[in-house]
Amino acid sequence: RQAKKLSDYKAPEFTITDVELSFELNPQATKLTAVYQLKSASGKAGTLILDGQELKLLSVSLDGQLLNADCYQVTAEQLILPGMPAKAQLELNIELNPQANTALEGLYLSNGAYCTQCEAEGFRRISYYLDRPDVLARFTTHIIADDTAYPALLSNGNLVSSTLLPDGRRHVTWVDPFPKPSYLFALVAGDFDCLKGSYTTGSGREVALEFYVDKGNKNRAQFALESLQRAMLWDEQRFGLEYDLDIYMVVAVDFFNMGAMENKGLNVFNSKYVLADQQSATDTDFFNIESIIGHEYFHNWTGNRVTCRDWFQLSLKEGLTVFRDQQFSADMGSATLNRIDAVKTIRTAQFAEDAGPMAHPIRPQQVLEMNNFYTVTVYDKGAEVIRMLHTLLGQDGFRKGMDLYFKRHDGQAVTCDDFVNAMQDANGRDLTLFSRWYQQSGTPELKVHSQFDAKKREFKLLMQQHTPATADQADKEPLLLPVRVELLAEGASLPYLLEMTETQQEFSFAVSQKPVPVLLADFSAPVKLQYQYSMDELLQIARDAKDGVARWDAIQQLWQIQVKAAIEANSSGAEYQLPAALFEFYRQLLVKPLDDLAFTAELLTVPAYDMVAEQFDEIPVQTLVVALQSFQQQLATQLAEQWQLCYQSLQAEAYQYQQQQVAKRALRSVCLHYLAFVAGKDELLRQQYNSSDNMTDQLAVLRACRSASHPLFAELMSAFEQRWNKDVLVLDKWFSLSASYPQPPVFNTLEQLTAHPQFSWQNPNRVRAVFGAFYQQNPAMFHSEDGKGYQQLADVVLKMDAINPQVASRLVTPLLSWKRYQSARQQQLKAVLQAMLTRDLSNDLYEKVSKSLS
Ligand code: BAL
Ligand code: ZN
Repeated sequence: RQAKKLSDYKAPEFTITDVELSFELNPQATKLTAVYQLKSASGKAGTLILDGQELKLLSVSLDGQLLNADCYQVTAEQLILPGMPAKAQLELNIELNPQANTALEGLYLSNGAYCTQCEAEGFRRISYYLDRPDVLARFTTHIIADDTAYPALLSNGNLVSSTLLPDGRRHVTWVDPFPKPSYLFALVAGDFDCLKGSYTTGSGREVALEFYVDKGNKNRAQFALESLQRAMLWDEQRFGLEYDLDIYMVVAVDFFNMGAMENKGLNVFNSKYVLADQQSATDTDFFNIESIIGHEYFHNWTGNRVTCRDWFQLSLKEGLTVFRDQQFSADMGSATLNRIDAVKTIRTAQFAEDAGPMAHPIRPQQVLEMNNFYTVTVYDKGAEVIRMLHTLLGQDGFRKGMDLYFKRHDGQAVTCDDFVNAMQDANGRDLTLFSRWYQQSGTPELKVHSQFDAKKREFKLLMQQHTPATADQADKEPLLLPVRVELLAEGASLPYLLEMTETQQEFSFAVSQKPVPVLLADFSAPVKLQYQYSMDELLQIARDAKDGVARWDAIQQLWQIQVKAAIEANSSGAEYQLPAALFEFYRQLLVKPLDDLAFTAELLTVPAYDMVAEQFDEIPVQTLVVALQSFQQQLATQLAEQWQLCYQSLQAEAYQYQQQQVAKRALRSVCLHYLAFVAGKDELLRQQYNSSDNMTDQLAVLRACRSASHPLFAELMSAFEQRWNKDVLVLDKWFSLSASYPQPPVFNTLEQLTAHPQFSWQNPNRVRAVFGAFYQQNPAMFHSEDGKGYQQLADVVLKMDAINPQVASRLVTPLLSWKRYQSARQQQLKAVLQAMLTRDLSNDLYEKVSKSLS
């Protein structure tokens, strides 16, 4: 199998300037006529090679003449047309079978509605095409379908005509005035409820906003509509960017591989990121909806107006758009909590990716299957890289860079270098060294030592950076690291921004007293920090640092110290007792919570397994699981009265998704979590479950009972299933909770879940709800000693590979890092991967499994 390389990039020999697509929809035999206006770049005739997969080609015409089959060649992945004139009109007639499309790429059916997914290379499953992002064409789309069954016929751009045909079908025509690559094409046809709204841009354009959802769900789209209005206003205020068409549509579908897709003027969303009301969605669901609605909207400029030259540049649009959506969420809610969430993602999933067989820079060098590179590295580390630019240039400098980027590149397909150059030129600053972040994979380690000279009144920070080799790259160079520092002394905090550019550097500060350094405040660079803090220093940072992220991080480091101590105690057979100072810190927080209750809740939470595990080169699974459980039990028992009092002080009020309320619920949920570990709290748990008016509080009870393996869990889960049996989106929460129960019966449960009438192997949300939760939230059982968890997931991955390779390839991730475990687990994992490799795998799965074994 042939991987593509960034270094092989060549501009296309032909381009397509105009596309006219006519679809006659039919579940098993959709007819497509595709007409392209072609132009050769050199002005000379040549061979045209179009991409295509799993297509039934009926005929080919060139400039109105039907071609004989011997004038062209069709292979499994190409249509090859030799002797193509420098300027020509090509017409293709194709038949598609959307009903048989379970991969959910190209044109497929979701609950009977037609929809498309083309990014990255799905358009080639609709028609033969130059399916690459640097071919930008104006699209006209005709859709013909039965008017009763499919009253909504949608595509990109503006609707220019709609005609009822004598046979009861309707013919609509959409024209998108903005040239775009094929990955932004979309078509939807179905019978939906439509929630309508509007937005007036700063320069007075009236934009119709339309949300298409399953019948009966209109009210559940209201929050998404309002989120879109907030996002449109925010992008005008922050970046001066306005929307550019007269209509913006969002369609929510149940069958979807990703979270959502930014097709020009016609976003298609996974329904879980559109539909919400207080009974069925949690505070986190509301948050995610606002963030993802924002993300897809922000793509209209960062992705659609300026797009990628090739797929290696994916972070050009994704890293930047994640950064933009993070800034939006921070402005809509708590900047600190949003930042903490982003840090968690980097420290868990991204650091793990860097340490595993799929390590790659934010601009990968080599790709077998592009779908495998929609990763936490490209997206979230990509956003960290943009964030570092923002830190180095400041908000105004960053904005100048963005303005220049759009001025230079609006309407173009460009590279990450073009973006960095715009930042560089707008600010008159050499960013050559900074650009290494785009080439180099791996997680830099930043070792810091400090020295204080009382006589000279000088404090020094000695810093060293080193990036260990990764699976894809042996040699590493020093990077430009912005390091935010606070020096705590005499009750004050002094902030600094240091720029580390060398392997080793020394920074001096004039101070009269030895300060406590708060290093890497705001997690100003995506690195692993090493500094020998004492417990007292960490507690001081947790109390006194200005930066909330640093305060939270100090607590994380405190927990890391506890974990290491517990492992040592465990090796000598003793049970580790948490130190009194930690109980005292928690006690004080509970007696007098901080003004920000959500931040208090975050500080009171013991880190999750994956946060802790990532600190170990070889992960001691069982010891970690036992230690974390013991920590929670000790905190629960020692502070039982304080949890109860704090809980009681936070009375529930009529639900609103509003920041203060969200924060209060978060702290209540943390108290409830610990109370589930304390005997005699059944009534309190039951009472919250039965009396709450919202999903957040109900789910908090179920989660608490699950974490404590509480006897109430089974009873309440059964009630939940009965209540929500008809609502699959909500039932996914029940699937996930069931699959993450940390006790051995879960293996029987997994079998029962896949036999549940609402489970479907064809629906990615269902499969992820069960098996994603099993491996992400149930480390005790996923890593069960006998290897049953690994085998279970491997069987599912193989089954899914035949149905939907993208989903299979995401599910396989936790099996790949076998080198991180002790020898028995290594052998078990290796055996399941080797067995997998003997099968006929999709490119998606083959790329990952073969890399993990090489
Ligand atoms: N472009 C794929 C979905 C997203 O990142 O918005
Ligand atoms: Zn995106």
